[in-house]
Amino acid sequence: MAGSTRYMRYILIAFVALVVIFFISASSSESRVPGADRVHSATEMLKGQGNSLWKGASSSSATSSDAGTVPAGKDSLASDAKSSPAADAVKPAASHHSSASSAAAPHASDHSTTSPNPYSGSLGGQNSLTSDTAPGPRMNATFVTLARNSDVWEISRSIRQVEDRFNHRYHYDWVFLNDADFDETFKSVTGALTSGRTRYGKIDKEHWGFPEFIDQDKAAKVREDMHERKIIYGDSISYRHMCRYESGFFFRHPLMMEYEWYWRVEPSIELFCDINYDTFQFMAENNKKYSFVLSLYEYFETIPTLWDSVKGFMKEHPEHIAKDNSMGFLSDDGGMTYNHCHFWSNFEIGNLDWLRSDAYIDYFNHLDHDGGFFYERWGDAPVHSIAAALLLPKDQIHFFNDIAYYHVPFTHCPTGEKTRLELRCHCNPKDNFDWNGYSCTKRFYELNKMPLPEGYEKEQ
Ligand SMILES: Nc1nc2c(ncn2[C@@H]2O[C@H](COP(=O)(O)OP(=O)(O)OP(=O)(O)O)[C@@H](O)[C@H]2O)c(=O)[nH]1
Ligand SMILES: *[C@@H]1O[C@H](CO)[C@@H](O)[C@H](O)[C@H]1NC(C)=O
Ligand SMILES: [Mg+2]
Repeated sequence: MAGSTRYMRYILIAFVALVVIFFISASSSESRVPGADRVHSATEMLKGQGNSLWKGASSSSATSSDAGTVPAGKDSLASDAKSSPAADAVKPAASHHSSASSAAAPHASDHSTTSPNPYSGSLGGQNSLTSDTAPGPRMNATFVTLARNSDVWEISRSIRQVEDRFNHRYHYDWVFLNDADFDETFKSVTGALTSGRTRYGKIDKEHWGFPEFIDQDKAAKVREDMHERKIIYGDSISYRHMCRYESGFFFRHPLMMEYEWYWRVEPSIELFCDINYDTFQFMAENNKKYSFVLSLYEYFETIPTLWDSVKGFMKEHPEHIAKDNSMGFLSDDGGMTYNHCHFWSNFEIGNLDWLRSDAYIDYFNHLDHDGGFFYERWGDAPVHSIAAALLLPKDQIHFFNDIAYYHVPFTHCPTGEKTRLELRCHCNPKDNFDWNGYSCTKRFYELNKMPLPEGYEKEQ
């Protein structure tokens, strides 16, 4: 009796142990599925749209990075350049071909017993890479990414997608900016992934910090208050420096002074379609200065007095306001109030000389001195968007329907099946945000009298 009870107990314990092991392995393999957690958080954030977190004046909105501008002295700009030749050129322009082909053909030199693949020899690999490169001259352009060392793996995902969908044919430079020194891991990993030259810059303290006209106590109280009201990034100092830097300084970094065009890339983005033409050249040839893929309503709590500041600027500098501007995109009452529409600035292809123009610098300085980057939490998305809408004629702003893009929690998937198939897109058209009530893109179409793309009704 005692023997069989013990026997039963052993079986029971063994069974329980097996069940426990099964659940542990099942849950850990699930959490290893790449992207699974991202999908969850995106879904949650989309759901969150409906509740108070994202409620704006007329609807919900999402955050984005943004910032403001302060004119910076020439010398502080110069001291920003932290581009030692060694760090600048991690990879000479041609070397990636040879390293790629040697990595792809490890069997070429040894006598393996398996039959060789005639298409993957080192010469073949090199040729196919070379012929993949788009012919013709390149624009004076670069990718630009603001990032911390800890962002290395998330920015790597973005780089991989940009390279696969576009840059493997163009090899444009990539400038990385950081308020701290980039470490060796960051430089070697990003350098290995890019097909163009990589350059790493450190941001000058004067461009990343509190300007002297900001009352620190007042700013601290605001952060406390926003923290209590659970406003996203409301208590963050670094987020505010980031927004102000993106609004007013990135285009004046000494490394960026060497270029005319930029394409901003953030960590963890996705590109879903091939981009088979030079987008920078497109901008230049069509006289575009600013572009977007997603637009939406800003979270009101972060910008209560932004529009007052903009109105102050318009009064002070009427000469900077473009005649055929896009005020209709920003305001439903001729400029009295702001409807919170903005272009989402985590994606931007734009002209750096425009951002460096007197008009933009006067605009940034005016906003910066009103203090809202610190006394509120102004984002660079509304700051850039309002500038583009007011300082540029409306035909200089471009909507890239064909660039399919994701940044948590929103997706732009091109409207029109023909486009999606031609460009080998892998986004689900159901995820497209454009014709959702929280998007401002329809408003952009109407303002510019553009015919809505075929099939848009099905996505509403
Ligand atoms: N060097 C540096 N980069 C930063 C800092 N904070 C943010 N960034 C970068 O600035 C950009 C915008 O920051 P995000 O945290 O993505 O802001 P967001 O897009 O509004 O919010 P998320 O939904 O979290 O992506 C990203 O490229 C970040 O890597 C910082 O303190 N230092
Ligand atoms: C690229 O643009 C920058 C900024 O406009 C300019 O200073 C620089 O000379 C240009 N480089 C070339 C090669 O044209
Ligand atoms: Mg981001």
